[in-house]
Amino acid sequence: MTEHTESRFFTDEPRFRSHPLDEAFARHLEYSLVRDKHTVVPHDSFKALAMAIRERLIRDWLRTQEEYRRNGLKRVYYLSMEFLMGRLLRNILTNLGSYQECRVLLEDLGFSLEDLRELEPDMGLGNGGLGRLAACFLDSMATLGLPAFGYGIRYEFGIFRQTIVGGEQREEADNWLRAGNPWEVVRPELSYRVRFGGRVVTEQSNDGRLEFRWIDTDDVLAVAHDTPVPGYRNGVVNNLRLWQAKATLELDFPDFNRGDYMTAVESKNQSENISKVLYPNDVFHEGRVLRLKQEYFLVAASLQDMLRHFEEQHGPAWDLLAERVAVQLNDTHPALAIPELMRILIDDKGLDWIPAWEITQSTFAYTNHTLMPEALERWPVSLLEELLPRHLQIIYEINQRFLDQLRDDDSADPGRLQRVSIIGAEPDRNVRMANLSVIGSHTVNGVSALHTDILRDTLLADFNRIFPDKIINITNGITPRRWLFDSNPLLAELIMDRIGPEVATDLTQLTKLEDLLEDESFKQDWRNCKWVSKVELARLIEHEQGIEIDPESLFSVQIKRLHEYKRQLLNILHVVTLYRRIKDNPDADIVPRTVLISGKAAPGYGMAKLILQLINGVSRVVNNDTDVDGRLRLVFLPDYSVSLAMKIIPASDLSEQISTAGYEASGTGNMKLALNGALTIGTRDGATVEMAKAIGDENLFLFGLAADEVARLRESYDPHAIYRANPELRGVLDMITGDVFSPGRPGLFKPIFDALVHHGDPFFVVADYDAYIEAQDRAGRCFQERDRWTRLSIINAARMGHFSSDRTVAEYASCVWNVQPVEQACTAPTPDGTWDRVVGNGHATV
Ligand code: 9L8
Repeated sequence: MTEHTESRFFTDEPRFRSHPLDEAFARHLEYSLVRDKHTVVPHDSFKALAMAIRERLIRDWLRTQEEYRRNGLKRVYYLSMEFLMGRLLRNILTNLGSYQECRVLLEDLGFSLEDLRELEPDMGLGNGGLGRLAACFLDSMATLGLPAFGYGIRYEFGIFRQTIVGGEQREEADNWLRAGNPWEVVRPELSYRVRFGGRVVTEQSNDGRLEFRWIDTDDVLAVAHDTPVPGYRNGVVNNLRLWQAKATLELDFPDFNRGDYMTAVESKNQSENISKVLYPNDVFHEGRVLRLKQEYFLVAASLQDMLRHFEEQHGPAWDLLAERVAVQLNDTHPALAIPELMRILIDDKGLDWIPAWEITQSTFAYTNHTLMPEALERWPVSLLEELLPRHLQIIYEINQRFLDQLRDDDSADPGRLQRVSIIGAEPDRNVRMANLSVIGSHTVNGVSALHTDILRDTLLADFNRIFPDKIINITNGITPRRWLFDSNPLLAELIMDRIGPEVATDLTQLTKLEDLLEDESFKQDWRNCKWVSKVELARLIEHEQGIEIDPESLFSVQIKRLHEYKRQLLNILHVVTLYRRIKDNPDADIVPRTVLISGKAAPGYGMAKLILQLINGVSRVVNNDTDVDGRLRLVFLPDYSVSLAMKIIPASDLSEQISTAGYEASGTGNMKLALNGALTIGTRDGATVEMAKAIGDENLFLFGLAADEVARLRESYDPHAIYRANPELRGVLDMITGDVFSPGRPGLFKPIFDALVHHGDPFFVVADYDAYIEAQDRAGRCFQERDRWTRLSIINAARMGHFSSDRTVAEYASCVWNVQPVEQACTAPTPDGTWDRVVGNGHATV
């Protein structure tokens, strides 16, 4: 029999002329989905369209992957527990250059592309910045033509859906796969066995070597589901591979044969639970067994997949591994990859410890995303012993050898060994995943300059002395395709019109906008874009919540997870301050404002949920007070998501980046808002510091304590004294404890007051209050000077070129991964005009 691969069926020429989109759409609606006019539901039309578009990607997808196999370039594997992709339709059409064509064709069939887009569920497989960064990187890696592969988990339930009932957050399951997923391809043939539990037996081999066998395990299968990731108009289609857990046997046969049918079915369910649900915590480590299982599941499946490919290409030449493969660990969540690779190399491939360790260390790199102690992963030794006994042995050995090396160097202080040990003692013996990650990687990076400095000086200070060049900075970025072209097509069009289409792959071109600061018609167009977006958002809010907002007012926007360090509370104190000013003097000449807040609170984070309740409490009172007369609105938009962000950001005037300095590792929303012409009011935190440097301090509204000042003040901080001395602040806080915003629920917000005034205000809300109010007043006055505001808006956007994730990824490629892009897999337009225009050569420069 002929091998499939040799069959004449597979040709290099397109076998089928790509069908025109409209025809493919109609065909899928009728023949794939089996619908007629009586049975069709709206979601079918989205699905049929997605299937038609996926069809167009497939040739390039296959060709790209084949090209990667053929050219043998070094590969990058991005391991992440989160990929916050959002909707794919618009982004894929943008990158293919087919959006307009598609819109027109559908219009002829009586469909609206804008309406169909709204039917796609978000791929909400992440919590916040860390997951969205992974998604931005995928777009940039494909656009740069890097042989890069994303590996994650196909959670059946992504981040929960948030509803607000009586001002409180309710969580609902996000059943995003309910109606099927037209983008993905299931690959049952790519299923790997992932082992848990069992025990380790040691045997002496014939040549005297100790051999370790991990036996009697409980096994689960990981099944590959692939999602295409097209680059921007370059013919490259990379792959995001998500693993789904499946029981190894349809039923557990011992139980089954004993006649215990129900137990057999239950154990199948249990193993499939591994990919059931995303843990809804942002910047918080919850040490659950299931989470540890998820982390190992991702790692074990992904490594088998990568090594299978490596062995196909290079056989057992393991010393070549680090030359051929770079693995990036998105925080410590996939850090078990380090002992897992050691286990495979030693136990399965027969390598000795020393070469195995050298290979492992030179393969991995680790990105640190936070310094918050509650987010640092620590797993009880007892748990690892139970779940991954062989890995625990390997971790011990890694630690032993590392500490032994240090003991030779007696110059260090006595506490150092304790601090750098992978094994911690508090509260019980635990494995510190950050230490494991630093020791097992060749490079560690922070995500902004400030964060990297603090990392070197505090959390990783000992390691920074031990490995002086290991810790580097790579400042985060965002993809301009999604965060400008897809979300704000009007502004994107205006920008491309004036400075050319190259900006899509070279965001530094934006500086050319500064030549247009005296161009009155350009400035008018710029204002118009903002105006149209604000009107659209106002309509949405009116439609969803029945709240009328004034598009002429200043839209200030804080959109991010609810967290005390992000200080949504400070924002609310400002709103209440304005409200009090109006109440004290109803005729006051105040700048009309609309304060928009959106974000989810982790279901178990009581204080964040209480702050969310306060936001809704204040919003109710302020929006319904006739004295306010429309001059102040506070709107909480429920169920924040990537797709909601894409609607809010273009409509924003002022971007609230007000975290306690030193706490936000980078932030990326700050970049998205500035790119869309919002001015920033912010602290000197995370990447906002670098934004201010690029934009010019005088062109945004910086305020408050700097990171080093926060650290110094902590010693002597007395928020109660400030409360006593500051009448405006006192008025505001007393209004909150006076139950003005919690009618019928006396004392509801007392814990917030207590945290600020009596429990030391750990996030310095009270300390920064005055400076914040002053900065808001400045911003308000500035907004009244229309021309000045427009110029600043343009300047802010124009100086955002550095914050493209194309630049970020190019830095990883050259400083961490040492990988090169492919030559264009395809530059020629296909006969049916798949590329509207081919822009850029896909090679970014650092
Ligand atoms: N808070 C940072 C943000 O400043 C940064 O822009 C973004 C991308 O670098 O990463 C955010 C971040 N997320 C997390 C995070 C930690 C976890 C987690 C789940 C379990 C345990 C820890 C999910 C997210 N850290 N930093």
